[in-house]
Amino acid sequence: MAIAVCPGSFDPVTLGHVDVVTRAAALFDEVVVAVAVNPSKQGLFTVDERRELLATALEGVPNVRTDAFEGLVVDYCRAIGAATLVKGLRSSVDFGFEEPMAQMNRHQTGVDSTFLITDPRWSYVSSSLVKEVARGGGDVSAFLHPEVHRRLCERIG
Ligand code: COD
Repeated sequence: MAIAVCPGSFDPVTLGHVDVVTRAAALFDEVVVAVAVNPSKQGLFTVDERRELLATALEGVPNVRTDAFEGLVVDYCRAIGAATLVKGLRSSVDFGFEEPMAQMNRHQTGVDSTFLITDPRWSYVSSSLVKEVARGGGDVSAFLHPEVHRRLCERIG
C-alpha cells in the first residue's frame, strides 16, 4: 500500500492545502495530513484545532486521515511506513525552500518527496497571508472552507 504524508503547519488549512491533498489522494492509497508540532512556536490555532479544521475542510475526500507529529518528518514517515512526502509548489520561491529539505530528507532515510504544482487559483495563498489580511479586516473567505473562515474570524475577533 502506497502511503504519502502531507506535512505542514496548517495554521489554518487553506483551499490551497485542500487542493494539494485532494490531488495526492488520487495518486496514493492513503494520504496522512500530518500537523507538525513545534513546541517553540505558538500558532493561532492549537494542533488539535488545526486537525479538527483539516478534517472539516477535507470531509468527503477519500483515503485521507489527519495526524500530528513532533520531531523529524522522516522519522514520522518511517514510523507509519510512508515512502513519500507530498508538498505543494506555488512558485520558484517554494522550490528554493523545499529542494534542500527534500535532499536532506532523502539523504537521512530514503524518504522521497513528490511535488504538485499548485492550482493557479491558490498560487498566492498561504496561511500566514490569510491571517495577516484577516487581522487587517480584509475578506479572505475565497481562500478558506466556510467553517474555517468562520473560526478564523471568531479567533481574531
Ligand atoms: N497551494 C499549494 N500548496 C500549498 C499552498 C497553496 N496555496 N499553501 C501551502 N502549500 C503547501 C506548502 O508548500 C507545504 O508543502 C504544505 O502545503 C504545508 O504548508 P504550511 O505553510 O502549512 O506548512 P509549512 O511550510 O510551515 O511546513 C513546513 C514543515 C512542517 C513541513 C517542515 O518545517 C517540516 O518538515 N518540519 C518537521 C521537522 C523536520 O523534519 N525538519 C527537517 C526538514 S529537512
